[in-house]
Amino acid sequence: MFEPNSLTRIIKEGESFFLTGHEDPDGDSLGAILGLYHLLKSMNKKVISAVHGPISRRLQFMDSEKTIIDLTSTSIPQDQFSHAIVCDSTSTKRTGKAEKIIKNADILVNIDHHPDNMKFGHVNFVNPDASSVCEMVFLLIHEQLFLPTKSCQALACGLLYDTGNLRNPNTSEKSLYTLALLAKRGVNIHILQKRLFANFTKEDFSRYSTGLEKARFAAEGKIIWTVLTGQGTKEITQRLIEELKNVKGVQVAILFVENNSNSTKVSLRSNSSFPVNDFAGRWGGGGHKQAAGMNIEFPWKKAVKTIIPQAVKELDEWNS
Ligand SMILES: [Mn+2]
Repeated sequence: MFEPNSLTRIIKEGESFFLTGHEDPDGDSLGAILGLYHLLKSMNKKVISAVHGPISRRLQFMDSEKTIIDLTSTSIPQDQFSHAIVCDSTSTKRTGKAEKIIKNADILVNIDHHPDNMKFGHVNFVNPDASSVCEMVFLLIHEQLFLPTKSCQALACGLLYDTGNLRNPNTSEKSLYTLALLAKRGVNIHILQKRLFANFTKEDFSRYSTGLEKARFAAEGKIIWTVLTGQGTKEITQRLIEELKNVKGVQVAILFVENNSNSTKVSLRSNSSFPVNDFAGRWGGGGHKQAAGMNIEFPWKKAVKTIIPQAVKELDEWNS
């Protein structure tokens, strides 16, 4: 029905757009949504963007105009859309309350880089080799469409976010090329890096230090893990787990974050060939080979007691 590279055509021909991403949006899904939002606005299209869950404090600067609706605190738009575009989500279920709206659109477009993407769209752009959905969006349209500065800034933020400030192994020649072209279009990369990665409050810093202090090793130093409990943990999880992962000899870093007394979020990072997305998949989660996660309905202590021995066992088997 569509040519392989038809995102440009979809954007040109569509009349009304609904944009969303996965629940509890991260920098990449927000960047892609905002990149497309400002482009569509500049083309005088009807466009609404909405996500399930509030935008974390450290990422709020990306949507300083507050164009993105939080579906958990606002009523769901009843409009009919010619197109719904879903960014960075493996399934429609992962879009939370947006699922109803996207299923109602005439054409559902899926743009993602997760290897376990369900190809749920009428049109699917899925590239597990891409660093980020932001990189994909830019490379799919930049030659044909004029991207306004706000779009370029948002896409650069998402790319920087998903590559962990260009430090993760998903940082490819294409990522650097994309970023170079965005810089050429006037994006100040350094300012975005500062906003994304040098943004700790004193409270964040003390929670972060506690997370470091509580870190423990397993599997002779090949696994490192720690726990965060209480409020305000969302802002520091990415930086904490990246820091743990970078300890010499570590192959897998695991961060347990208490959701509530009966539920724990488990984030995983791999510093080796061990695929943490397969591990997370067996617990109902998913993600990328190098970065994945899941929620388990255990108190955090039980989660640690269950997950760590299992990870030690699977990593030993993988290494042997
Ligand atoms: Mn992503």
